[in-house]
Amino acid sequence: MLYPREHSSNSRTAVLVAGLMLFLSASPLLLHSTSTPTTFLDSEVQSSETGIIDPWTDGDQPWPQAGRTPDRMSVGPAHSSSGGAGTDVPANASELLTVIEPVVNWVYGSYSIGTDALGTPIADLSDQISTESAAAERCGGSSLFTVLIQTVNVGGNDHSFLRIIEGEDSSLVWEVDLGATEIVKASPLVVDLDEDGKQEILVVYDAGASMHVDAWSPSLECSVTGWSSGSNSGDLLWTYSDDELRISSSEGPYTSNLLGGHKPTTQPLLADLDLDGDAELVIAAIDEISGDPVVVALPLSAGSAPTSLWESTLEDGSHPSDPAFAQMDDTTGYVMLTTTEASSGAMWVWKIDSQTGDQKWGGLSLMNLDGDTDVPHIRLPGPVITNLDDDSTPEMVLTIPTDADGASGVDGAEYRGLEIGDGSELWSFEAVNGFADAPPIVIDTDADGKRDRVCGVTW
Ligand SMILES: [Ca+2]
Ligand SMILES: [Ca+2]
Ligand SMILES: [Ca+2]
Ligand SMILES: [Ca+2]
Repeated sequence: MLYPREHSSNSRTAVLVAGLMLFLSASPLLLHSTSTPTTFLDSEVQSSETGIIDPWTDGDQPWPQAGRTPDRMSVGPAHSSSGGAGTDVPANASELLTVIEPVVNWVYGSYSIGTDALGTPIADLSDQISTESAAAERCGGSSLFTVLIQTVNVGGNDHSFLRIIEGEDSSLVWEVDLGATEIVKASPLVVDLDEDGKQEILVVYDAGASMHVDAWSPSLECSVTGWSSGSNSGDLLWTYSDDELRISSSEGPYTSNLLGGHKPTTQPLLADLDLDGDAELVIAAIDEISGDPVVVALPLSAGSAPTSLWESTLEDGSHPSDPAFAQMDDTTGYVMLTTTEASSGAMWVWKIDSQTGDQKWGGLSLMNLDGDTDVPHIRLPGPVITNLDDDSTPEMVLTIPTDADGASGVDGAEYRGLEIGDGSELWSFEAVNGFADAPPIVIDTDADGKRDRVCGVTW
């Protein structure tokens, strides 16, 4: 469901790209380093231990957002072929058992693409279920829940429904009608806004020529007769609206309904911009009048709709990427993202002070001169913040999605490792062919704290 519907009829072929990052052979000195390897996560822990408050990182949800954490690392739970709890209770497993022979456990409903969003959160909502003890196991028990957005025809108009599905037996647990919105491509976000243990859900979408952010606080009600899934409009905490912005662009090669109606859309970001222990929301949007990308930072509370902390207009490019967050030390963080110009394929990377919105680089040109004007497709993949070398500050992996010669094999998407400090390039490599709609996964195969493999998909 992460892929556009027209793929099955497209003649381009999916290409799995694995890039081997031969850091060690390129830098033999690293082999002789005697210092203890430090991962980015380690450095986060170290920096937080020296302060009074731990920065917010991911709310401890199983998959709280697209890309899961503010660095967009997409790290899954620990698993191996020897994992699992055996005959013990599943919660006592130290790591999960690798799924070697997957079978379909359940299918919810008949909506052909499952969910409109580009990410599918999994949430622990056990603290917000009202039930009676006799119905506890029927009513979620120890289940996790998934959050979907589905389009439903209501009185002749397409409406978007936000739905929570119970993960054990696929029951519809809770739903609300968001109204006649544009297709909601931004993944819902799961975050506890008021730190009461009950998770809230944020949804960012365009409707009626405005960008909206809804904050929902789902109360799940269940009895021996099952879930009461309807009548939840009272669970809306607030809506933030901006009639000058939109999160989806009407400009793109597949925006026509015949081609799936894919308006390039960014994924919202939860990150602790001021490193004070709670999450803020970052949205990479587009100014409706000027067409410039605009990054908006919103403080989050359960009480009332926010007023923006800062807005930063990016002067180069027509489309922004998903934003990511890089914490550099105890007091410094940056919102990192790229932009592309649809008329030329040119790209820039941006480094924005997370507390003030000040741009540190202007747009740093990535000198992408291949002239692919067919960009971006579904979304512009954003930076992945990770550790690539011996210093404890993070680096970033950027995706340049362009493939100027289409199905011909001379050009393909490009991936680059860059320092966040000064933007200098550590390495780059090109896919053998194909365009990139998704950022890569960056892997540390030998657990030395330096990420040594990049794995991505092009088509
Ligand atoms: Ca809450
Ligand atoms: Ca904060
Ligand atoms: Ca580093
Ligand atoms: Ca090509």
